[in-house]
Amino acid sequence: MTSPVSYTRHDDIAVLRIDNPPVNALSQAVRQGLSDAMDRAEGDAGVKAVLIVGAGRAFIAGADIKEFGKPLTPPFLPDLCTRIEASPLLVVASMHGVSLGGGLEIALGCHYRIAQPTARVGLPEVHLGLLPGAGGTQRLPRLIGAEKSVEPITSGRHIKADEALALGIFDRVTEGDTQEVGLAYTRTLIDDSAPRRPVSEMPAPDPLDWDATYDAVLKKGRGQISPAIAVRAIQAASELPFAEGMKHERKLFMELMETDQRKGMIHAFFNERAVSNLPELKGVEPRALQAIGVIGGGTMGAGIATAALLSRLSVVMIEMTDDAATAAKARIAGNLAGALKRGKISQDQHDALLGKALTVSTSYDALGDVDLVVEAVFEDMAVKREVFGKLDAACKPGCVLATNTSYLDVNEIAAATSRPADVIGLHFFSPAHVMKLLEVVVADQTAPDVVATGFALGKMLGKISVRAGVCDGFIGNRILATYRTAADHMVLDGASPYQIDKALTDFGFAMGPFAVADLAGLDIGWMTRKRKAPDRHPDERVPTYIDKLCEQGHFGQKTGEGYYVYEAGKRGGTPNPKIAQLIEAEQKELGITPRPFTNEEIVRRYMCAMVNEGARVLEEGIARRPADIDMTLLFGYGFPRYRGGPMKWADIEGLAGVLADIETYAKEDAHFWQPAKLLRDLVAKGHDFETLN
Ligand code: ZOZ
Ligand code: NAD
Repeated sequence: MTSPVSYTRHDDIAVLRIDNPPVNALSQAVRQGLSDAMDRAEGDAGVKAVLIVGAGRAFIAGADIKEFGKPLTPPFLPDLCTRIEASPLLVVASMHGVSLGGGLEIALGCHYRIAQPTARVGLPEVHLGLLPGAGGTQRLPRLIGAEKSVEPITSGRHIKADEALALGIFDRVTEGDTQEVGLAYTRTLIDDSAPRRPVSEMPAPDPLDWDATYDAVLKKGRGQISPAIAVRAIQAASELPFAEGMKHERKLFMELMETDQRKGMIHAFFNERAVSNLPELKGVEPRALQAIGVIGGGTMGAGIATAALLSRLSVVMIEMTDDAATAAKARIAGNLAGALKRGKISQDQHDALLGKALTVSTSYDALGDVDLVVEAVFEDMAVKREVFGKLDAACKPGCVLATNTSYLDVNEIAAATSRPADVIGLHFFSPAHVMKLLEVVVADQTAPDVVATGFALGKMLGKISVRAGVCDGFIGNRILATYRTAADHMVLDGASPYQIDKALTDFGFAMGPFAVADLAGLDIGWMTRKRKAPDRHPDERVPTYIDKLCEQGHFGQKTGEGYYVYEAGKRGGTPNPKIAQLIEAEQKELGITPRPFTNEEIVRRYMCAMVNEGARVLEEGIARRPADIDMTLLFGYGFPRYRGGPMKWADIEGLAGVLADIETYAKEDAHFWQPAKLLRDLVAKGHDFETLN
């Protein structure tokens, strides 16, 4: 087998070229190839310097994800970096595209670094629940200082070339062919008799207030530990000789390898890529997408239009009246102004998106050329059916007709058209130009290439797309309704909404369920409870105290009062004293003696409800794989990434224990806590959810 690392002589410079498509990941063969080529250069008479370059689109994208989970094989990356650095020859890296993780660590093992203006570097290991384990935490602080290393290492973010140059990671940025500019730079270094410059021999970085830095990073990570542990590794760079620091980095790395958080993060890393790969779509071509229509320019429609415009699709927005159209355009303009402010688009791009790329109209005739339409009108079946009838008449053959409905039956909506095969659900999350999740809801008659087009749109918009089947709430909102109910029951039984919110944010959720309800608007739940009341099972426990607040016109943040009271200009709210009184009155009425809950019990019940409903969603085929549920909760509902998702959480906790707890809870409320059959079957077989992925 030929090596993915080639060796060529250019006078007194040896060029080591890594060619391991698609992104030059550091597979065993690449590590071996680099090691062998270094040996060869050192034994090659007349060679004074080594230049390392990458073929294709990147220098090195890091460790090979295909080798994750397999036993480590030599040459080990930390040894390779040290071996490169220790060479008596001058070693230079010429970088382009990304140099991530082990890719940057190899470059830090070189004596000099030159890069393209479009190059990006980063140490994303914390996103895998790890820390840079091949000297990154020891060399980067020696090169650029401890203080400047903390943020890049603990955030794992990509650093652009100009910033990397300013930080001192790159010595030079020059545009041109990577090998040519690398050779020219190496030649200059040789001619100037530039010394070898091993980063490991640079002085140890100045210390920081390590405990304060650790605490600040831990707090920012909402319970994620790898960034905080990375701070301790950087501390070692400042306090220990290099070789000792490397040992300490390795020890911390190995400790992180053993954590549940590492398992959760790797699960998320793989599955955020895997969810969009549907086996049944292999070879199915999506339909062309250039222009899309959006019906309804309220909260969601404006967000969807913004996302499409930012992805360079042209948009035709349809509203009911001229006034509503003007308001819709203003919402989109507000979103785009935000993108301009954050530097995501230039002023010229902003003007073009609001100008040529966007058409706002009250006539469905304007939709004649669009390739796909997303309907985002009021959540009302009669209105939706009327809109789909009009779309059927106005849109060209082959145009994909999508609904953004949250709960309604997509089959019934499709039946309002003469082309149900072209109809699909595309369920976005608010704010639609920010939230990463897209549920692609496949109805009974949806054609495969329409499904493929839904996923293609998701990719264009930078979303994580998950396939869902038709049911009340699809994957996400259906599971949400269940775990919200578990929280409501705990409130009736004695836990306060504030204790529940706190227990769940401590668990790692971005927000607790009651703060979320205030943000979404309490009127939504109020209306849903009214809608569902006639068909309600007599054993179903539904709190009514919050309806009393709604009856007084308090709907959460938008009215300034809900579970929390919101003062103008202040972030977040304070507990609303009325809530405790309303709950107490309801408990009296129902004859409930409130009991204390520990935070552990709150989390356990909440999670068991989520997992049990998840199992039902799988059982019914609404979600195809447990990982689809995990990614839905991660990207749409603020579930902590480092726990991997609810189904992964259940696997880590042990399914037998989860089932046993559900059975215990069922003794108090057999209606709500019916264990899912799938969960019972998995436990009986000794399997876990991972076996279904
Ligand atoms: O793909 C983007 C990216 O960010 N990739 C991941 C980079 C990364 O995180 N690398 C690992 C860093 S950690 C490390 O190096 C050291 C370490 O200590 C790890 C220890 C592991 C121990 C684990 C124990 C359990 C990237 C920016 C590179 C490109 O993005 P694009 O959007 O342009 O393209 P994609 O994402 O569609 O990817 C294109 C093709 O490249 C494949 N690929 C990406 N990263 C890879 C990789 N293949 C192998 N290894 C990687 N690291 C990707 O699968 C896709 O392939 P195709 O076949 O689907 O086209
Ligand atoms: P909204 O009330 O903010 O906006 C609806 C818009 O549709 C209004 O601007 C209205 O003028 C317009 N409209 C109504 N009938 C129309 C018609 N026949 N033709 C053209 N325009 C019409 O509602 P929203 O929050 O944006 O929700 C829209 C849809 O998205 C609903 O189905 C909802 O369930 C769903 N959804 C909402 C959220 C959310 O968080 N708000 C999240 C996901 C999905």
